[in-house]
Amino acid sequence: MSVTAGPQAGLRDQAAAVLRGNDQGRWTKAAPRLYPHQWSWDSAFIAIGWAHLDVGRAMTELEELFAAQWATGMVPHIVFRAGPDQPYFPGPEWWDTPVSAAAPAPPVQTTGICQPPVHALALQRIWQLTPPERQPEIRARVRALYPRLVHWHHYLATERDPEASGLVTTYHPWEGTDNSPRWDRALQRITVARPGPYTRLDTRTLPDPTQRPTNWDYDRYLWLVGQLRKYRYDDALIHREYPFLIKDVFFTAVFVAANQALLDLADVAGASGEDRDQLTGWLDRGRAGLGRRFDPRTSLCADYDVRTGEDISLQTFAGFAPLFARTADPGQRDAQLKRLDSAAFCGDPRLRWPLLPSTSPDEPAFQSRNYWRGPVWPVISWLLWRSLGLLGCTARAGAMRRDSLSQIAAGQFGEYFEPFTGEPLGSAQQSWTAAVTLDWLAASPEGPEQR
Ligand code: 2M8
Repeated sequence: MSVTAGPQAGLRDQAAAVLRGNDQGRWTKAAPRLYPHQWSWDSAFIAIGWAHLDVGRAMTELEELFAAQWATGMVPHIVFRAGPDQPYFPGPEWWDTPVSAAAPAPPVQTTGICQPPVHALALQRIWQLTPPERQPEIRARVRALYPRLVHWHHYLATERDPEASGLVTTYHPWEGTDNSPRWDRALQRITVARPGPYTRLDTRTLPDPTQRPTNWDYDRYLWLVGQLRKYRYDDALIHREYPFLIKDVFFTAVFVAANQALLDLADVAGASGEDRDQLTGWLDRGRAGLGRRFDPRTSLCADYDVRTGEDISLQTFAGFAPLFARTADPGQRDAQLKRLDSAAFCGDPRLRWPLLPSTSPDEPAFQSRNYWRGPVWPVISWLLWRSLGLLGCTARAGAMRRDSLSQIAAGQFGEYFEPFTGEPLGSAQQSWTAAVTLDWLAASPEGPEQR
């Protein structure tokens, strides 16, 4: 049921114009200037946006991304596609991925890490939105792409979880939530040799230093890239030698949701019994792994530093991993719902809208304008909205959708938002913000579609 009358029709047109403005034909820039290439999880959200305008174009977005998939199954975090007139730092020369035999052959250029696997959610949404007359064509394309998604999930379930713990290991802050305080301790214990002379371009495009990671962070990000390169992006070597290995509960929760989405699509895709069994196994193992990371004292899930054996117990959005993963445990679900609306999160009376901040204002590391250290991110709100709706928390999901649309309507499709003032920050015209806007506008006030 679409809700696009009046001012919302205007917002829909504006969101569509953002996607069209960033469209490069077969892929979409994550943002006009700050992020000129194809990013992995951005592309997945972007495909959801395109599905409201043209399901064929939505499929192309994913197909183009998966054309750069590594032989291991990894979907790289950036596919470098923009020309030299649109510089981005660090570019392909820093990554030097041809050191790995698993990297795609030139001229395809990518990074050597990955991002949360939202792609299955996108494929499912595209199929849900496919009108009957296009189903034969889109079904054939879903069938062709599906094995690549299973391969991607296989990579995450094996190379990124050699312990079979159900929890995905991340290698780098750039695997999703860059300067989240979740990584601070692990970064602090790394003694970096200087990564070499470099010039940041992000702070030229966005000169306000309160909105971006510091140079201290960048020194460590780049040094870690050097280490990954040294280990030739070989997962076994990385697990043996490399210093930054984190069991990431948020990444894991997205993986759980993505395995469910592939199972939901199994009949459409003609999936084999073996694929279905594997997906079910990864789903169950992920949920169980998250269940073990839940701390009943805080009602939050904690990440885990593999190298030191320490829990990372901070109050951030990631602590709600059981909700993002649609936990089957009613005790954990209820405790998390209560915590979500507590004064440390959405119940903080100072918030402009009761939307989940990336870091709780109660955390000492909280910074209201700084990227993943405090601001509200619409894509995170979308993932939570989707889970809450599917969990049957329709009133809570409906309020989140309404508040998110108000936030975005006031804010030029910002990349992230100051939680107290609602000021849009980062890049304007951010593609994934426009994409989730299109999906929210088309959704019923009660929540997302079940299938
Ligand atoms: C941000 O990350 C990039 C590096 O990948 C950057 O700071 O230059 C993150 O928010 C990341 O999650 C996102 O995919 C990317 C593009 O929107 O920007």
